[in-house]
Order: sequence, then structure tokens, then C-alpha cells
Amino acid sequence: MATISTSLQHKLLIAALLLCSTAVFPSESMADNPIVQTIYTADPAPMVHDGTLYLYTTHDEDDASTFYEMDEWRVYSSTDMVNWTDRGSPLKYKDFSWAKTDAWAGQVIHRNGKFYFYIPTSSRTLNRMVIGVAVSDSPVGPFEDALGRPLITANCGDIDPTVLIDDDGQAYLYWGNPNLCYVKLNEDMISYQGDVVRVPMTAESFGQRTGNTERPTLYEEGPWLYKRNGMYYLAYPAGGIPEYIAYSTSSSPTGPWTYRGVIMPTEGGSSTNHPGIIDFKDKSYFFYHNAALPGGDGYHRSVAVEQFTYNADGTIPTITMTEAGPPGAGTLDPYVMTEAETIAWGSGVETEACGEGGMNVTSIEDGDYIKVKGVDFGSGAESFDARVASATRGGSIELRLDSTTGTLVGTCMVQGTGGPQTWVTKSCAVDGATGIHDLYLKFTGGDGPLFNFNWWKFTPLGASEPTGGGGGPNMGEGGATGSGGSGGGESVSSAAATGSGTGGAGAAPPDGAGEDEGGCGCRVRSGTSSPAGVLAALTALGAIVARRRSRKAGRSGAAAN
Ligand code: FUB
Repeated sequence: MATISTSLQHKLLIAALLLCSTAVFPSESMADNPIVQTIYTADPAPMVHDGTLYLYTTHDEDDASTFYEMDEWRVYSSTDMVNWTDRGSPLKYKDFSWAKTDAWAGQVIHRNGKFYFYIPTSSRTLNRMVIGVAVSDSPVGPFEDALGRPLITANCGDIDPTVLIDDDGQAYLYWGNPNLCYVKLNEDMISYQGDVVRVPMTAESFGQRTGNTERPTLYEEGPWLYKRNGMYYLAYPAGGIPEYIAYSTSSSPTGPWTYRGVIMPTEGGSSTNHPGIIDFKDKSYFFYHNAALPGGDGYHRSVAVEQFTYNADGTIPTITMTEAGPPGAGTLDPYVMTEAETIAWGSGVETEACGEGGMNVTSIEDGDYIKVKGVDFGSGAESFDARVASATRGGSIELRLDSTTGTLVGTCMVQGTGGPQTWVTKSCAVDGATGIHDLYLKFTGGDGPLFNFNWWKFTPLGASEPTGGGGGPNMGEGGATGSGGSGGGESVSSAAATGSGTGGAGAAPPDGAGEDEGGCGCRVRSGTSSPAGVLAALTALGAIVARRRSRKAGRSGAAAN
């Protein structure tokens, strides 16, 4: 059998990696949708807890091609609906010892001091989708399998669980595709009473569909159950592929349901859509997904959000996708530690697990930027601290107001620190930052990765001594990472960098094959030394590289709107 020489393999790999590391200058975005630009996300499930909105999503891997490739769930948090902090992956399908693959649409709910995460994944023994439940003491996890076995194996098309705890304490779990089923959960939230109930699929309840005996109504999948002003709402993807979002209502959590029509018409370039509806700070929000990020399609989706107002009779108006997203629900205090991965719009950057805990921003190259929206500098800032690490020569953080070319109020120089997880706090003077602005953290430097970025914080004018941390961090509860405050000079700590590096935050491959991290964060599966294996690996790498470059290049403009 012919073999590819080691040097040719090496050259091909170098060529792919060079392609991967080629910086593509982003076009500046004034948009806030989709919410996450660092990876592809889908199946939004919002939850409000203690004044913070937690957004649970699925994660479409870059290397999906003809079907879903989804290994983990992700969680983001916001207190203002425009800046979202990446809280990492609280759960992966591999956390369920009995799961074969797949991390599909789930929902988290809080009860009795614990958080319960209901998820669909595939059972290794049944060889089909089932529903599991994981539990955590924190909304950002980590979550653990609560049962050591699936919770639901009803063969009802066991995907897309949604859960409601009614005012009397009774919890209901709905799910299903193409059927719609529910059970009454016990108070422990990890067991249920009675039989699995199959909801009658009638035209009155879910709209009429013709010519499809398996699906006699418009209901498809992805139910989202909630209660408002005594009325129960069930929103769901409907109508066939590509899906739109419709809803039904009832005066009881168990129906009968009345079909109420379309919430969000088909648009956005993804074959599926998926609703998540919630009130936060006296406003109502509709979460969904589309294919709006560059490289987006039905298997590379992105979560977005719109604000809406219920009609006087409680019905939901038609909602369309926008690039602008909702107005901010508050301002961001720059004088407390803010995670670098708190982002309204990120161009070119990615995130990864941080050796100091939590997440950090990585894959920073010349021209990349992070927009943080609605930053209230008040009467002014005098300095800026940034927690950074660099395995290379570093670069600069330009602090600009309102655009990437807006007023430059400071420049923070970052030198090499000796490693991608060897953290130092750099400080620089700030001049001219007063009032409320969108803050652009613009990164400049030479070719290739510049540095990693964990957190930042401004010091207000007139503060004689730098503070030791001040108020709570801009990320809600669940544990801030890193250390607050700075000494004005440079403090150094070398983290063990467990589970991190300069690459992306991708999960291990589902087949258990080993993988190497390229310097650019591309995943290269190893264990293939045959020519076909090497070429297949390079082809797969090329697809991932193309997808990542395309996402790094900025908004496609092809989907939303
Ligand atoms: O994301 C995988 C599946 O696609 C979900 O479970 C469905 O709701 C659809 O969005």
C-alpha cells in the first residue's frame, strides 16, 4: 500500500494550519443578533434566577456536514439582554454513562435550591433518543446525571423536553417529535407519577396539516411550556421543514389546547427553529435560532432574541428576526471586574476554558474586536486593567468608544508572558471616557495569535488607590473567575491550564479517537497514518477551517432579514 511520506504529511498539515491562521479582517457589526458569535449555538432555553438571565443552548460543532454533530450544552448569562457572558459547557452527553452520542435541545429549571437540566440524548442500549435529567447546585453547573439511567424512554419521539412548575407545585414535563407527550413530575423532579400521556393531535389544538398521516397537525417538535396570567402557553416549531414557530394555549396545564397561530414565520436559513419565551425585568423576550452567522446552515445554527409585547388579550404578536436584537435592559458598570468573554458582539475571537477558572477569550488576532454595549463611565475613568496571557510577542488592546474607529481613550500594551495560561494584569492610562458608550476592545499586533484575555476593569477618575475588587463582577451569580483589582503594575500567575490551551473549547470527538490541537485551535484527529486517513483528516480539517474562517470574517448578511 502506498504511503504518504512523513514530510508530505507535515507539509499538508502546515498548509492547512497556515490557512487556518490567516487573519480575515472583520467588517464592523452594529448588530447584536445572533447572541453568540464564537461558536454555533441552537435550541435556546432561557431561565431567570436571582436577577440574571441564563441562556442554555446546544452547540453545533464546526465539523457537522450532513447531520447534527452536537456534543455538549452551553450556558451564557446576561443582566442587560445585550452583553452575554460565556459560562462554558455545564454538561456534555458524555456525562451520561449510558449515552451514545447527541446533546440536543434541553431546558433547566430551579427547584428547592437545585437546578434540574432535562436533556435529550441517545441511549446506547436502546439505540434511540431518550430523555435524561442532570442536577447541579449552580445555574452554570457542572451538572451531574441524577439517575444513572434515562428518565423517559416512552418511545414518543423522546426529544426536546420542556418543564413547568405550576403555582400549586405540580411540575409537568412535555416533549416529543412527532408526538407530544407529558408526565407529571414528582417533587424530587427526577421521577414521575402515573402514565406517560399522549396529547391528542387535533386540528383544533395544533392546526390542520394535510397529506401527512404521521403528522396530522402543524406540531413538529421543540415544545416550550409556560404560564402567564393564568393562561398556559405551548410554543413549538411547526408546519414541516423549514419550520416556523406556532403556539397553542389552554386554561389547564394538561389541555385541551387551542391553536393560536404563527409567532415567527419561516425565515433565517435554518431548516429548524426552536422557541424559548421568558419575561425579564418587566419585558418579554422571544429566543429562537437561525443560520445568520457566516457558514450558517441547518447544522450550523445561531441563537438570537427579540423583545416583544403581548397583545391585550394575551395573544402573541407576529415576531420577525432582526439583526439589531432588543434594546439594552440596563447599563454595564466598567468599574467592577468584567469577564473578557462578556460580549455584545465579538469579531474573530473565540473562548476556551481558563486555567484561572471560568472562561477566557482566545484566538485573538490583529483586527479582531469585542463590543461591550452600554458601558456607563459616569464622570470618567483614569485607568484600565486587563488580565492577559501570551505565548507569543503579545499585541495591544485599543480602547475605543462607539466603533472600532471611534475615539481612542487608551491603549494597553501586552507583551509575551511565557505561556498561553501564564496570566499577568496589565494597566494603562485612560483619558476621555465619560458617560454611556459602547466600548470596543480592539486588538492589534503582528501575524497569528496575539494573547489570551481573562478579564478587564476600569478605575474611576479620582480613585487615589486602585481598588481590590469593588462590587460584584458583571456576570451574575455562579462564581466569578480570576482575581479582582490590580496593583497598578503587573501581577503574574501561571495557571496549570488544565483543559485549555490556545485552541477552541471543542469537546473530545464522539468516537473517542485522540485529537491534537493545532496552534489555531483547529481539531485534527490523530490515529490515521494511511494516505486515505491523512487525506480524510485534512479534508475534514479543511471544512472546519473554512467554517471557522467564514465565522471569523463576520456577518454574512445572508440569513436574518
Ligand atoms: O438541535 C437538535 C434538534 O434540532 C432539536 O432537538 C430540535 O428541536 C431541532 O432544533
